[in-house]
Amino acid sequence: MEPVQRKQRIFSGIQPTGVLTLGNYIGALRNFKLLEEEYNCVYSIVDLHAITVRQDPTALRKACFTVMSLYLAVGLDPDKSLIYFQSHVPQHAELAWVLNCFTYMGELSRMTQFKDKSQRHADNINAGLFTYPVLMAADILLYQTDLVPVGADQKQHLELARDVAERFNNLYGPVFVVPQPYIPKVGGRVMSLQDPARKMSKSDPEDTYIAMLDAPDVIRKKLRRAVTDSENCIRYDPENKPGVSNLMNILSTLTGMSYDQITLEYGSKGYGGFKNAVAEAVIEELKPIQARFKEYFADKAYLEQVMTASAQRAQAIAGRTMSKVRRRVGLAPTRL
Ligand code: ATP
Ligand code: LTN
Repeated sequence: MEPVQRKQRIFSGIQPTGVLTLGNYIGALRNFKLLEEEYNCVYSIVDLHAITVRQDPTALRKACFTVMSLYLAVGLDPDKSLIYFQSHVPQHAELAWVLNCFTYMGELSRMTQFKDKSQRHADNINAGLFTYPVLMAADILLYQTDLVPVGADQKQHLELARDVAERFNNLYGPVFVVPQPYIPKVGGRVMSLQDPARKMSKSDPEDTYIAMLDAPDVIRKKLRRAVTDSENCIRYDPENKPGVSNLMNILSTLTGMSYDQITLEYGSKGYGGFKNAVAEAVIEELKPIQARFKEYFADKAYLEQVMTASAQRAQAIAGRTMSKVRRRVGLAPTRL
């Protein structure tokens, strides 16, 4: 008889801040769906991470349900995957505290996202922003995660999570699975339409990103205005032609065309024709997602049912890890 193998576990999270971009979709969300069949997936809406920068409470609450609706709209199945709000599972914050005591200031000071965000929010460089990667490590380690699908910008955070897990395991024995990153080879980093040296980010001005919920005309307009170069030649060369290469990356991920095929097909059509093709591919991809989004977002009762059922199941898994951690660290067992 074949040995029964446990399906490997996936964990990932997206912050409910602003609108999700094509970068979030290509770097993360799209893969969430692709991995759902093969793995046990836990997909969180990481609201505790979102409050490391100041949020308007009403907008934050709405963004939480928006992201949950987008999770469902890309086709995630709540019977297979857990889809819940991070703050509904208190073990995330609890483990984060414990792991804070196993993470060094020096390690956190090296995080480029912290440096970047403290520049952008110079008036509010709070301790949460600094220890953000520890909460992220807690998210991942709580579920004994094997694989973490993220965009390339999160690689450094993931390495920290691995280091902290190994440090803890060396001290107390094998408590945590040490997670591996799952960063897509194509599409791992979608760049800004206006400054292709920077990643496409929902915290930047509107014309730099395509939002997953942008209308077709808006998508066409933003892509028409995307920065390229004056060479009028379609060739993949991220160093010398970052704008064109970024658009090729988007088109390639969405259509499956190779870079050579793209050069062959659009090389003679000029940047105008090429940008139109990218726009149509994006519109085509997002159209069904946007239609489903509308339905889910309008059905609050269903969203609440999903979030509650998933959080309950998540708490059961997270609670088991937390009991182990308490025992190993020497905290008295709770009878609550
Ligand atoms: P911000 O840009 O406001 O800091 P963010 O979009 O980076 O936020 P999240 O919403 O938490 O932060 O990101 C969710 C996921 O999307 C992460 O896995 C991240 O790696 C991925 N992601 C974000 N931007 C891009 C991008 N430009 N290209 C590829 N993946 C991305
Ligand atoms: N830090 C990530 C969001 C995030 C995450 C996670 C991703 C928080 N916890 C756990 C993967 C696994 C970001 O800023 N994109």
